Amino acid sequence: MRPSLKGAHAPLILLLVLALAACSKTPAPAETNALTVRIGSVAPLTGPQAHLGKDNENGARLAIADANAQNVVIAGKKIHFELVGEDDAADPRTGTIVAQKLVDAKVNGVVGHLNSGTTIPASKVYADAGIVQISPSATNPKYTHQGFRTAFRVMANDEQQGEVLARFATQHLQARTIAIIDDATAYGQGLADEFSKAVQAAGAHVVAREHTDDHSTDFSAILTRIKSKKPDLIFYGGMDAQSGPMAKQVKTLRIDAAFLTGDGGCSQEFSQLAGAAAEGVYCSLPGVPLEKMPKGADFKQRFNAQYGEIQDYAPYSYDAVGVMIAAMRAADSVDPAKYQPALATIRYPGVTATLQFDEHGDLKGGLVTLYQWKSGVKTPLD
Ligand code: ABU
Repeated sequence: MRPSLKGAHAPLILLLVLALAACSKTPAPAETNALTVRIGSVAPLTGPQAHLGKDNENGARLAIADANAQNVVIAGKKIHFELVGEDDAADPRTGTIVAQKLVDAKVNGVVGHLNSGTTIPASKVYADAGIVQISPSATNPKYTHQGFRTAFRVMANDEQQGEVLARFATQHLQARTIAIIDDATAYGQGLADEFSKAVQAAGAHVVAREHTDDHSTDFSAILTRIKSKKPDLIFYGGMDAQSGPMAKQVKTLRIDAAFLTGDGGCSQEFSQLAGAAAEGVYCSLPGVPLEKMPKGADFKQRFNAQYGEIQDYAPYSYDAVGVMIAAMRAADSVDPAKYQPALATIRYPGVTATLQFDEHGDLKGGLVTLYQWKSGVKTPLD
């Protein structure tokens, strides 16, 4: 049988297609030199703080996408940045395991971790390996005060936050008797200790000091003990998964006291968990309100379009990636040993602020803002 016309030409067509495909695979000159630079991002992506962890990771992801769109060239090579996301579940031991995993994977830098309780032990792993680490959200002062040249953070620490919270409690709210609860983590207990020191220095009395943990949701026993002390104010050092139900239980138990918490308890999720009990609650966040940040409005619009509502720290993890890449560009090197000195002396116009670091790796001129929840909106106070 005579072969069909289509059949007769098939080998020729196949050869042409293969030849064209081979041509189209020839790399463009810039791509020939392309180098993949991997940046680790670590946060709790599972458990009660997963929403905060995803917020951090998404902020970093947006920064990576923006950097890739800029066609960054370092040491004559086009750079393709890649995010390596890891989950530490807010657990200190898991934090060090994941840190070692990133060291073994030879990442060029790490943005994280989210929690002070994971960031501090992980910082030794990164320091030993000479890998630069920038935490977008860990606020315990110890992190940057261990003498590690590799450790940086992009927000005010809890020495500053505790002091501002205490001044607000004693001067603005005129609280004289104060009950303090913390979640027994490096962050919650650390901030509560700073707050306690500062309110007592201002002449207030700490009438109760209670501890819970970062997985509990029933605080009725603690709050019943506190109710009998009739405090003017209850301060909670801990995260939103606890501050939300706690604020609700303060109302249910009809405790007539102002409720104040720090940044970990100040997220959008807090208002979801507390419901109507969020009304009137006070909290603090490092930095200025998003609408007052230099590029806050643009960031919010782009983040919302891609990932939805910002929880707390996404702009800070965006800046942590941005300032790390800016230091690589300034040093013309992606080697942490070479770009660390550039990072230590950088002046970087970020979304959250113009970032510069002090001798410890802490943000210079870090600010703290106080808020009150009004009709479901976290409203900055003057
Ligand atoms: N800054 C509050 C949440 C993160 C932390 O320091 O543990």
